[in-house]
Amino acid sequence: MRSPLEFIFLLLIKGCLPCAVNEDQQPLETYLLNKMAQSAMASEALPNPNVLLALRLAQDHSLNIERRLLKKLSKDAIDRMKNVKTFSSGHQAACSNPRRVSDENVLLDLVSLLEQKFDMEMKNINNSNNPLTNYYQLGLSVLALCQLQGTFSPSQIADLFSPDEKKYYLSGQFSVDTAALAILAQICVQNTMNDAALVKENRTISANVQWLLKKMLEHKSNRGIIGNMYSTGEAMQALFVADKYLVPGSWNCTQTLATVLSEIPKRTFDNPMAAAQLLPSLWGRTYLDVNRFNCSKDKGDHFTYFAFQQIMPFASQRSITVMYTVTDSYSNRFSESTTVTVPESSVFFRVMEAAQEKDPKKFRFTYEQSQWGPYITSVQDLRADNDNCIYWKLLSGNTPLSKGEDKSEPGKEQMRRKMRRAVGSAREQRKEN
Ligand code: B12
Ligand SMILES: *[C@@H]1O[C@H](CO)[C@@H](O)[C@H](O)[C@H]1NC(C)=O
Ligand SMILES: *[C@@H]1O[C@H](CO)[C@@H](O)[C@H](O)[C@H]1NC(C)=O
Ligand SMILES: *[C@@H]1O[C@H](CO)[C@@H](O)[C@H](O)[C@H]1NC(C)=O
Ligand SMILES: *[C@@H]1O[C@H](CO)[C@@H](O)[C@H](O)[C@H]1NC(C)=O
Repeated sequence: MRSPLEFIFLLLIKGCLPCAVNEDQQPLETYLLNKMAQSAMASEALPNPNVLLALRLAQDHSLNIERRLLKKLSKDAIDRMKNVKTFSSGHQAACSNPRRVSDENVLLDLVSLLEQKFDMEMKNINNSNNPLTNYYQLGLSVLALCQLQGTFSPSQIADLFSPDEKKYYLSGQFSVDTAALAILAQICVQNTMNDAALVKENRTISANVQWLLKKMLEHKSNRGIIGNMYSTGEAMQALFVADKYLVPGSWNCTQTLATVLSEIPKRTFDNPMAAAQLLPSLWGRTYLDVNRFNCSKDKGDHFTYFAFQQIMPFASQRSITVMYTVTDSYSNRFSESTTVTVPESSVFFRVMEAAQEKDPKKFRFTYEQSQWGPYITSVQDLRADNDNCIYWKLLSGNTPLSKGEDKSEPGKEQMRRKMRRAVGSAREQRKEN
């Protein structure tokens, strides 16, 4: 006979079964960890705050790598201030005092800068109903303010992330990434609220989170992908922190985890930014856990960073023909097409280069290096313009590419690749509606 106590004990174990990689799957995780570490060590790479966060949240640490990256990030934050470049609120430096970030002669208080930046965003929303950047970045800012114990008003946050389709849509599509950050930010804020006077705000935040969860899960595929491959990691984090609001049975974490893991060998997450946004969720951890890990308690180098095994590029001699079109569908000034031949499995960028070489007058373009890779800023002389929500959209046929560096699919002789100068962001969307 089983005693009642034993029975309860069994239930507890079941309830605590983590959704995280098991021992057999560890090599996949190590593979991504190394992709990130490699990028953190590369001297020419942009320092990436997401990589530092992911390394911080990892089970195994390499304090050496983390320290080097933190140093680069601090220097980068200062350079940005000197050059009056936009200051990215993602720069929350774990394991150092964010109120005192310095190089030889400058001392920065990142928290007060973050407060100022957030204040400017709120003023802009007050005046024009639009943020200066986008709601994904507002999510990042609130999350950082909340975790670094900056100043913010819970009622303002509750209003900011209210259910409003337009806030969470980017170029006509629900942005799961944005919803995930809004959930993480609001749960963080909710956890800091211990004042009984905030009942109303608390209720509003709960309602916001429930609405966002519902929308997010409406974008879950039957393989468990939430949004697309690149939003699933942060979506998982949001589902972890908001689990008390989840309708039981509405999400199978094991299934989602298995699907994302199966993509790692296909090199879907080789981009260090993609790896960094996915990794914490593989350990069942979230950005809200960052403060729980005390740096001075980590000793030494627990994970072995192995110098990278060069994966041999395909020695394929095959080439494919790609039809490439650039269209200005904003002011309808031109639409140009050409056909280029590139090695099989070339990325889109290679196609653009080939077209530019062939006819620079029609197909010359510029780009900016970003954490995700090259972001296309102009074709001919038509520039993207963040302030006016104009950007170049990458399409295959009529389908937006889910990554900037998408490969041409092998086997398809004819691929239609298009670039469209389009209007699209939460802001412009609003004008249309
Ligand atoms: C907002 C946003 C946009 C906005 C950016 C401008 C704006 N109005 O703010 C718009 C709508 C223009 C946009 C466009 C695209 N985006 Co976008 N975008 C985002 C989002 C939701 C947030 C980015 C952000 O603000 N980060 C925070 C700030 C602090 O970091 P940042 O490095 O300074 O951010 C800049 C870059 O991320 C850059 N950027 C945005 N998207 C992309 C995509 C690529 C490939 C590159 C290289 C850069 C880039 O713009 C940001 C603002 O200046 C992310 C979600 C995510 N998980 O990161 C997707 C995301 C980065 N975008 C993505 C994609 C696929 C695109 C497009 C290629 C879509 C398309 N088919 O046309 C295009 C890029 C085309 C080009 N010109 O090169 C993917 C990238 C996946 C991948 N593996 O490459 C993401 C992860 C969304 C997803 N889950 O699919 N995007
Ligand atoms: C926005 O406007 C409201 C009143 O319309 C005001 O109470 C609030 O302080 C303003 N917020 C900011 C950041 O300017
Ligand atoms: C806010 O609401 C949540 C969920 O209903 C609850 O668990 C929490 O205790 C509340 N917090 C406060 C300060 O009322
Ligand atoms: C969740 O998904 C896993 C893997 O696909 C499957 O084995 C399991 O039965 C599913 N669980 C539920 C409750 O549907
Ligand atoms: C981290 O741990 C060290 C030593 O155990 C302690 O002195 C320090 O105050 C801790 N820091 C935080 C932020 O908890």
